[in-house]
Amino acid sequence: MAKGNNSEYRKMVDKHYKDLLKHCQLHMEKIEQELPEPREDFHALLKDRGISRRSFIKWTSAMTAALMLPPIFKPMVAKAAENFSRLPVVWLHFAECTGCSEAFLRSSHPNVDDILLETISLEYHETLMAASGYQAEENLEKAVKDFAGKFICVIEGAIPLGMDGKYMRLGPKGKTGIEIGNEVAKKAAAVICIGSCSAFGNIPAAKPNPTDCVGVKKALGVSTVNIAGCPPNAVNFTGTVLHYLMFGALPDVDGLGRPLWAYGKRIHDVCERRPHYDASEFVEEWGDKGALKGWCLYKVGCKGPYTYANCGKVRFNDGMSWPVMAGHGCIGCTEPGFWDTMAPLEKPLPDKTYGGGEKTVDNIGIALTGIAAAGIAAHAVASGIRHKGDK
Ligand code: FSX
Ligand code: SF4
Ligand code: F3S
Repeated sequence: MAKGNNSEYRKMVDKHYKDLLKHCQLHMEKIEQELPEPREDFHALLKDRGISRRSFIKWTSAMTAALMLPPIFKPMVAKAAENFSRLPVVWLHFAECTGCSEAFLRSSHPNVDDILLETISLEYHETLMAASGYQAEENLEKAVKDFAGKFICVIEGAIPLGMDGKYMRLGPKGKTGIEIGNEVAKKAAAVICIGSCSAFGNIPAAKPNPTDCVGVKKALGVSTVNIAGCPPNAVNFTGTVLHYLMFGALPDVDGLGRPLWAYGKRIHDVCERRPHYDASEFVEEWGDKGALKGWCLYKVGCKGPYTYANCGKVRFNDGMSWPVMAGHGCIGCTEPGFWDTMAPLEKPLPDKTYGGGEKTVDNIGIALTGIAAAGIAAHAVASGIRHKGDK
């Protein structure tokens, strides 16, 4: 339908979202019956951590908008947050630095997302659980059996394929990463890759990659939703899980498996320093006049033009800052192979990379990832699933 006919278009959009809301309500009722009782009283926990009702309502508005849903979904986002601790999660670690878990756990002033992560029903998490050895292995086997087809498998880290996977042996039985990945991921309701290592291989797979590390999708042949970043933003994980709780489906993704609601836009297109780029005002070297004035970091290596992520919008450390705001520039950590393809990190890429330098910078992000995601519905899931739960 042509957008020109405004009232007809408006009606169509309203109906679409009303149908989606109905699907969401039915789905949430269903999971409340099917999944275990919440392990935590979420509102008591918020109170305990000093988060007021007002701050929670503010958070639901921000999260609803971030998920690209209209305000009528705010009560559903709040309900999904209350149900967050019902969802069983098995969290595996392969070849990585554990920076992803660290980033999620280190919060000086916990916000709602941090508290959600605190409540998550972790049936198994090697870094956090007290159990070890055979007891840990038993916990894993029990969780996979008890919650088969219902749990979310979260994976941090790449999987080494070299020497039949023998570069990585885990647990008392000395299983390889591939063996454990196959046993667990194939029984999960969905697999979420946390960080660029599990998503694409990343640093463990950087040249010369002696252990032949690859991302989870390639190693196990399962479809994954990739929360890219090294480390990624916790909000992109909590939002993705909330979407799953609300609709019974993971959000729509780009060609690299990244949720469109979080990775659908290029850093360069929503950057606060962009007016300086357009005015050709560049930092030429660290600490110069341009650096003091907050000019564009392209000439000192910012890879924002090649990178898709919402860092500038959601920021890190309780929304305090993000790499470009801190004055370094983006190193492209949400893109596959960034350690090799974005080098040198503090210089612009050579003119020939991705078909052009500064003059064609507006086209290179598209050339790099093969997508032009802006404008694609981030929850087009609606059209595919909206009648599934309807009576
Ligand atoms: Fe990789 Fe995460 Fe970078 Fe580190 O687990 S995405 S190296 S922050 O820790 O996997
Ligand atoms: Fe921002 Fe980097 Fe683009 Fe400059 S090059 S506008 S600092 S994203
Ligand atoms: Fe990574 Fe660039 Fe964001 S370096 S954290 S994608 S600003």
